[in-house]
Amino acid sequence: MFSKIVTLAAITLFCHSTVHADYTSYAGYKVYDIKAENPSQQQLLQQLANNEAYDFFTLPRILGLPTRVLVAPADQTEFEATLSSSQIAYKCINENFGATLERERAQNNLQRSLRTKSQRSITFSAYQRMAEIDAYLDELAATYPSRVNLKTIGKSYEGQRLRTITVSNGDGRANKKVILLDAGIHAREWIAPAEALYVIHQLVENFAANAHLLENYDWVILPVVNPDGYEYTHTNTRMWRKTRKPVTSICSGTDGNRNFDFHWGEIGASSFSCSDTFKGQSAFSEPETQTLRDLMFSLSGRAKFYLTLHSYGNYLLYPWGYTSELPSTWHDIDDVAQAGAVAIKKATGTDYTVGSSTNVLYAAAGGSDDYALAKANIPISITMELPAGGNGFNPAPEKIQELVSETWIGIKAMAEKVVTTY
Ligand code: 0X9
Ligand code: ZN
Repeated sequence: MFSKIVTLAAITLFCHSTVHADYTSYAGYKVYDIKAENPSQQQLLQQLANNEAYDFFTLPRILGLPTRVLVAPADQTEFEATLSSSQIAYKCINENFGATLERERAQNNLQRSLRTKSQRSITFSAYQRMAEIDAYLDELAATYPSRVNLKTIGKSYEGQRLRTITVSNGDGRANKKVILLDAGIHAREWIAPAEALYVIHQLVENFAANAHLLENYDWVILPVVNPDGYEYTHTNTRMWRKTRKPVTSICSGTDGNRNFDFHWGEIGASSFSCSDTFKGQSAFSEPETQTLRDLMFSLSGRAKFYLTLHSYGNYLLYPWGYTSELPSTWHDIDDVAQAGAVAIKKATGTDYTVGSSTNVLYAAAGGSDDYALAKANIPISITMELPAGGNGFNPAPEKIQELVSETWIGIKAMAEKVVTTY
């Protein structure tokens, strides 16, 4: 968020919120929808994406899929002129992103305050803060001690606990095979941790309907890989993506999904510390990525399926992210991903694009999915990009319930494929 203008907040806030002097308002920021119609237009967009002033929410490789970009007021004239001069059609779909964010923030806080009053541990009508997520995990551990096990597996840069929840069927059998799921390596992708919580809710609180997924498998879930960034998006800069460890005197944060040590930094990752895709000062420079790496290795041989949740764009992606070549086992991974896409399509009509991340999205090395397959030997490794909001980035709070249940249909179908095949 290098170029983002930071202003004083003059916002009406609900009870849970705190006013921060450095709250990024996004007043007057515009969101554009763009469709490249030929390879040369696509190439120009790829070039524009290297400009830190433009925040590309998505930039798929496949022609015809929409690209969405956030642009600050000072950069809009030049941005529009550049597109026009290359005859690239664009549409401004949000004239004031700041106002949208404020509405969502107010709505979210209202929903959170209602939840507290109704004494429920968690609902899917609001995005949760870390304290609420932690309280939910604690509550499950206390209520279902035979099927839930919490572990602090590391600490974030700011000292927050990185906690996994292991869900089993309570039969006491040790060393079962494992499905490993994480979310929230990218701070701003709030729907991803919401989904991880929904998966936990289904496996634990709706156990009877999902017992077959826990017969021969345990699930190990890290719902928020990057809690520092996640909290920062709630308190300061809504569109923050990276971790929070300072890098230089002017910029902080590393893109966790460029920080894994497999073809690290070779492509689609920046060496500029202010970039949103900064690869880090070295591979595994971040405590959060070190912790996820160690978790993968601690499950070595047992973990058969690694699923990492992101947003947005309705994609089921698999390795490789560093090259357009495919792993020799890509058919096996594709089978699982297709099972997810087909199940969602059948249930709600929502389309997911399935393929290798380089071929359908873009090349980007240093991702956790490539590492899981190549180094941690987890045979099925998939990145799931959940759907976006209307004309912004995240779905509005009232859309969460619908989206998390739709996504669960896909995750369940993929898990069914895995537990019956491996
Ligand atoms: O760029 C990413 O890290 C992911 N997309 S996102 O919009 N959520 O940032 C896609 C990652 C795909 N996997 C690899 N490139 N390894
Ligand atoms: Zn992401």
